[in-house]
Amino acid sequence: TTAAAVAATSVVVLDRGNNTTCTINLHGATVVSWRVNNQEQLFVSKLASFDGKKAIRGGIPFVFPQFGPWSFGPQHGFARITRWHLDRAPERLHNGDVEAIFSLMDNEFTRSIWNYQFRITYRLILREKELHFHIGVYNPSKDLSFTFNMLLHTYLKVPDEGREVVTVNEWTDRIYQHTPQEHVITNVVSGRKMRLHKYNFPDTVIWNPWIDRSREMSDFGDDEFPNMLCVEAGNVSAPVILLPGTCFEASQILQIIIEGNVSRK
Ligand code: TA6
Repeated sequence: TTAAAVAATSVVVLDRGNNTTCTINLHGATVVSWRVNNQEQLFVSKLASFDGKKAIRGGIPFVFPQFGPWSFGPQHGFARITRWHLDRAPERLHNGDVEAIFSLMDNEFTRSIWNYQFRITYRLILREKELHFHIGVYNPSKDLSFTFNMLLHTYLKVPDEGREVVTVNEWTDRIYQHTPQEHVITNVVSGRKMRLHKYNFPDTVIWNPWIDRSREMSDFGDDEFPNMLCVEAGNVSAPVILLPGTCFEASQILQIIIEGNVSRK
């Protein structure tokens, strides 16, 4: 991916080989595809809008500085509907993984909604069967603190069948507070399990719109709800307070579990 190509297409592709890729749209730094051995792991609605005006319906939108309805601005904040910058184009690391770094800092648009200086650094690392997300939020102010929510709004692709562990057989929209650092989603599209490991993201949101709410969304098909499950790691129940000159870090790892995998401690 060259800078010129990115500027033209707004899309960055990390290609690890063996048909393992990760695609990021600079609109919201939204991960719009994660393919492992050519199998797509993420759900993106067939009706998703890519016009740069609204959030992409699917993939992994970046929710900041607000989760949920916001009296100052758009629901789920502005990060997912703002164009991010590619700081470091995809680069192969010594161990074969591929890394890219994105950033978002305050600008005229964000300041018109939320008058704070900030800088977010978003580092993605594509491993053989894992996708790592490392986030830093920096407050460059000399005297002003600010508070924020932050959440990765992950839409996982799932087969259309009953789910044992997460019984989702109706509209589900739950915020679980102070959840364990690891979740295992027991049936994802690969037919395997997906581990979500999170650090400094104390809460987990589970969402499936089911049929009635699917019909209310113009960018979501009425028949798509059986094939997606949102499992969202974030800071939702208690906003983060960022003092002047300090940085907040959080991370998430999505890992396809190959049976016999050593579980992370
Ligand atoms: O996933 C949790 C949630 O807050 C749900 O309540 C639902 O609103 C979803 O986010 C999608 O929100 P959006 O603004 O993208 O339509």
